[in-house]
Amino acid sequence: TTAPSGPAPAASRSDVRIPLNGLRKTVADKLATSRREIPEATTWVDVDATALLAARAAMNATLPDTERVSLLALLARLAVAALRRYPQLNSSVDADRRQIVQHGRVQLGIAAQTPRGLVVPVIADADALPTVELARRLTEITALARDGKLPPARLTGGTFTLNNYGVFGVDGSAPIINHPEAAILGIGRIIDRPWVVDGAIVVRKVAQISLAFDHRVCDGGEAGGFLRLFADYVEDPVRALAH
Ligand code: LPM
Repeated sequence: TTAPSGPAPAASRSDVRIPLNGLRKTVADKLATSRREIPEATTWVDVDATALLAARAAMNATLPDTERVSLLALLARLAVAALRRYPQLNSSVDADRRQIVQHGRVQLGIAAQTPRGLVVPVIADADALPTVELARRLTEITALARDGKLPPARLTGGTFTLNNYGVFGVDGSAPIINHPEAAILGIGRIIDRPWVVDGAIVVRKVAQISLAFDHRVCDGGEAGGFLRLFADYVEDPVRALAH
């Protein structure tokens, strides 16, 4: 048997006071603002990601190693495709003018845990990028974020955020919206699960995806419609990626 993973046990039982400053303060302030201002609701669905994993493998078989497309890149591509049909989710609230701003382009934020803390680098005009280019930018921007080399301009201006908390080994979460955006899509880990296909139980690669949305901006019908469409794309990605 292998030992449980995780940090070593604490060496001392004393309290530790950690200054709430730097990136920790930025994150704290942003999340508190989100919680204070956004009446959010979360909706979720389990998806069979078997076909998506197969699509990634097929795609990567034709690409050089340096251009390998990650699962997150494919999910980003599918999310952007779904946003094109549900621009309500690619919005923000302009409180001063009492307007909902429906953004024409997708500035895609990618929540990234770095050694310095949580940052959300933004892929500009993600809706205009072919899958391979989107994958390339994603690799680039997450590496820069990890190394703390992103200028502030590339960490702001998002219109929608993707959060892959599955990397932490968890199935689900109710992520907090990246204010002033209107929605955040979260993906849990993909794991073998029993799944019913044509009345029979089979083993499939299953993940739970969550959508937290600003209920001022859209209602459950739109949020659910978007999440269902995204789930349909995940389950039949070849068709969705074709256009
Ligand atoms: C930041 O701007 N550094 C953090 C804001 C994070 C907000 C969202 S993406 C958290 C998702 S649970």
